[in-house]
Amino acid sequence: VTSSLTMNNTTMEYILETCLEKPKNLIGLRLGNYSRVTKSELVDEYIEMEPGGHLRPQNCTPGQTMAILIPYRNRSSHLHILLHNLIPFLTRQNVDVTFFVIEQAGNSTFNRGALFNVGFLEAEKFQRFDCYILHDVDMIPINDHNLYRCSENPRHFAVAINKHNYKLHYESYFGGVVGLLREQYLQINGHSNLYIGWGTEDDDLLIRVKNKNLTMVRYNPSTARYDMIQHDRDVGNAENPMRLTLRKSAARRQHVEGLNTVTKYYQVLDMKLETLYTWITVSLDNSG
Ligand code: UDH
Repeated sequence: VTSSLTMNNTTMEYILETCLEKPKNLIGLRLGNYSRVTKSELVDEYIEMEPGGHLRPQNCTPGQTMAILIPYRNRSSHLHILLHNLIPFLTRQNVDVTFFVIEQAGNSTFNRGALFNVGFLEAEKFQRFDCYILHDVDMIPINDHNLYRCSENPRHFAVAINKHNYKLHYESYFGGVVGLLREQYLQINGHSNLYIGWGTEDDDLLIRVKNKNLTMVRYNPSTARYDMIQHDRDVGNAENPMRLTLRKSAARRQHVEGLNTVTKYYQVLDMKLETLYTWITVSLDNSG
């Protein structure tokens, strides 16, 4: 154990050392666990989880605090499978992480970009996290050398997905799982809120990154490997017919709309600090 002990007259206090950037107990490529699992089984299994979905190493202090934001509606089986994989994965990686599920209420068309912005602003009310990982519910990382960290450049994690034969979907793909330092997400003004329905909000995000002279980085495809849980297109998330038109104005809109305007689109209906996650239910008014 890499901790040192300090004692004063009345208390015994452990001062934990900084965690290794690359822990020694990583195992590399391993099949994901896709067995059906319930919320209560997960709660029983992961007794180390602290209220609100906080997980942290016991023997060292990580260099960063992290929030994982998961945009969500009606995918409970995927969410449970994701947590069943992510909790042991992030434990091995020595991460201090809090899980946030941002659920879009009702039947309005799904708006993934706006939900990430909401998640960021609501998470910040608890703590200024150093690192934000924006994570689709169906993306299972299968190699723990794919270190969940934020660095001086925004990172695209979901490089090699089974759905695309473990090859990069396309050169400028920036979807699935990405990670940005808090300052970077602020600097790019978050996501656009205007992509209503499926598609291209992730391309818009990369335009925002590049427009701020930030460089997107990736790990090697053999490391940054994911299995996507197979599913059909969701009801309420039809392909957005406006998406390619919107992309043309991405750079011009960057500071006009995004993280700085999302408050006019949403209302928090419910917030629960559960064992596995902080659950935030929001109504989104896509008309702004
Ligand atoms: N999401 C939900 N609920 C929804 C819609 C989206 O939770 O109703 C979230 C979830 O985190 C998901 C993410 O938004 O991982 C992205 O949505 P998606 O998984 O539908 O997007 P993807 O591009 O799939 O992965 C598109 C549908 C492909 C259907 C192909 C059928 N052969």
